[in-house]
Amino acid sequence: MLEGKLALVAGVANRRSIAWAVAEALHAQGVKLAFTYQGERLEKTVRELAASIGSDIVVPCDVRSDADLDRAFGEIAGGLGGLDLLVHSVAFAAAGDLEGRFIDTTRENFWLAVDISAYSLTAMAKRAEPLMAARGGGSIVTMTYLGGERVVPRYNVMGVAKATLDASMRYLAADLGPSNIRVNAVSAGPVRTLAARSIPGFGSMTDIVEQRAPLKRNIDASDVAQTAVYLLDAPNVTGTIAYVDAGYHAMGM
Ligand code: NAD
Ligand code: 0WE
Repeated sequence: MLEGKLALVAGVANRRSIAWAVAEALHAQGVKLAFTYQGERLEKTVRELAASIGSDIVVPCDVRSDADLDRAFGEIAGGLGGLDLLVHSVAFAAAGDLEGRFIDTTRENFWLAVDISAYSLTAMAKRAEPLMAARGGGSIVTMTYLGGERVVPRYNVMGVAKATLDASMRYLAADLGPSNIRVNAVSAGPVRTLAARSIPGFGSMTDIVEQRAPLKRNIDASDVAQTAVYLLDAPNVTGTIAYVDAGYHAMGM
């Protein structure tokens, strides 16, 4: 029962974002929502989307900045009147690193991908902890991908960042469990978000899923959202990854 819970969703860029699908699903459950977005360029879109589900708590937050995170969590705690749920749906690697060889990743771009795509979960969890603990507990969900566990050609440094994210999720689950805060991840198959569509060869990845996944089809953002909502609400489930990939991860060939 999520009715009346207070949620922060980080990672909405547009209506195709996985984060937006999760927000819509939470709204349908009677959850009150707040949003963070990156950069002025996204403000109008995110504000309009939020307004469409009756939310006006929309604050900028570049997850690379501790000052941004401090200010955003302050504004959100005030605006919502507390925090129960956190949806982390943020990732970035330099476009040039999602092609060619992983070995060519520079030191700077390696840390950029890990900073935005992995450390940000810990940075947000740290700020969410006191707010959630004050309400008797909470639940955090992040978005990961199989490329953090196995080699997916061209996922490259994002794979290393997702491996870091997955391990961070488990350590956070251990740290926050005593405060009755659960931390889990959804591992989604390829979804045609704007970010994904800009990746060369994305179409052939969805073809491969259709051929090889047990269910012989691709997934969409609303499938991911349904499992995210389940994890946000699932008593005694923490430190785990739920795969929403039509079973693709189970195959060895
Ligand atoms: P998206 O582009 O809609 O979402 C990514 C979000 O990250 C954007 O809202 C962007 O603004 C945000 N972001 C990037 N850098 C940031 C920064 N410095 N500070 C704050 N926010 C920043 O794409 P998406 O596909 O919805 O991705 C959401 C999550 O889902 C990511 O973690 C991604 O790795 C994961 N995921 C996506 C797929 C897929 O195929 N689309 C599959 C599995 C997992
Ligand atoms: O996590 C992702 C992609 C996240 C992402 C997307 C971009 C595109 C724009 C991170 N950084 C950037 N940087 C940009 O400049 N996915 C799980 C989707 C995805 O991306 C791939 C994949 C899959 C699947 C890249 C190569 C191979 C497979």
